Amino acid sequence: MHLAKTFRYLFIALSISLAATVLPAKQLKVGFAQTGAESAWRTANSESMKSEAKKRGIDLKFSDGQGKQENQIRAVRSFITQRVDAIVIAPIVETGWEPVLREARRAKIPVIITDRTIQTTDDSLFVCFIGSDFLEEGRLAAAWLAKAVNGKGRIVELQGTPGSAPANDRRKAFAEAIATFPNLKIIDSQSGDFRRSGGKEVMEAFLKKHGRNIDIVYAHNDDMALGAVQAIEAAGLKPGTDIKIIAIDAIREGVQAVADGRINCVVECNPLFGSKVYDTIEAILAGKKVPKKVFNKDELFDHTNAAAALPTRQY
Ligand code: GYE
Repeated sequence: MHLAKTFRYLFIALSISLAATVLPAKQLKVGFAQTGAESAWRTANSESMKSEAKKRGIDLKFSDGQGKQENQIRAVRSFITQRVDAIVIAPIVETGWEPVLREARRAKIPVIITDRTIQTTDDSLFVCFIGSDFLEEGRLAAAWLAKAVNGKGRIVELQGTPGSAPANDRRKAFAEAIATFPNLKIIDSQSGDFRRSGGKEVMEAFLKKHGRNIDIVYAHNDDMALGAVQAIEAAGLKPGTDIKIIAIDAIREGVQAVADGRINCVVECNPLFGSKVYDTIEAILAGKKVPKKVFNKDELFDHTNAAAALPTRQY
């Protein structure tokens, strides 16, 4: 009787220690408030966040904001209610984030801002930013263009989503750099909302309004540039030749268009930073200090290197 009891306790103790060694560590729960699905860049970014989460066994709560900040804010609130370990936001616009960020802070949930920056008077409301330097992209685009057209030409601009960091910064940095060339002028500028259909519609309107007085299109992303290509071809003109086109993102289709000569230059903006985001979250949760801002390394493609880059293009 006594021996049986001892064995029983021994068995229970063994089972408990066995369970402790084979049970996996607590699964990380991450909430991601994505902007929407406006462009091929965005699709690649969502895919990178999802596939990398899957690889690491992270439980990713993915929310598609469908282009509306209020949907993103609602998503963040639901992540707080679900008590996720970390919240990632790709903010559709720059302003209006403070109240919900304060709610996350009260719940002691770290927030990582990715892709697009925000404007706030209190930088401590988020742990860090991971994305591209949109001002640098605008500067790179302007410098390439000024050289390619010898500092001369009439530019129409296709802007991204109004109020978004990439639209604001790409517009500002490009305009500032262009201003140093007296014969390079932006004659019109309108938003195509980072969408292909938007780029096509706005370009059609520009062509109607300005006729043959357009020499250059500066598009804040490849999708709008590809929409503009359609509008230019429909007007009986040759994109890349009659009208020069420069854009930002370097999605595979954009680089292909450069190789084909329909677009002249694309500045890269890399959307594949899922692994960097989760590395950062893991570091934060382990109590490590992380840099406040991490910019992705981006390059530029024109007729000299586009074709060679195509086979290894990942998005
Ligand atoms: O350039 C555009 C997308 O925020 C960097 O958003 C991103 C931009 C990207 O819709 O294609």
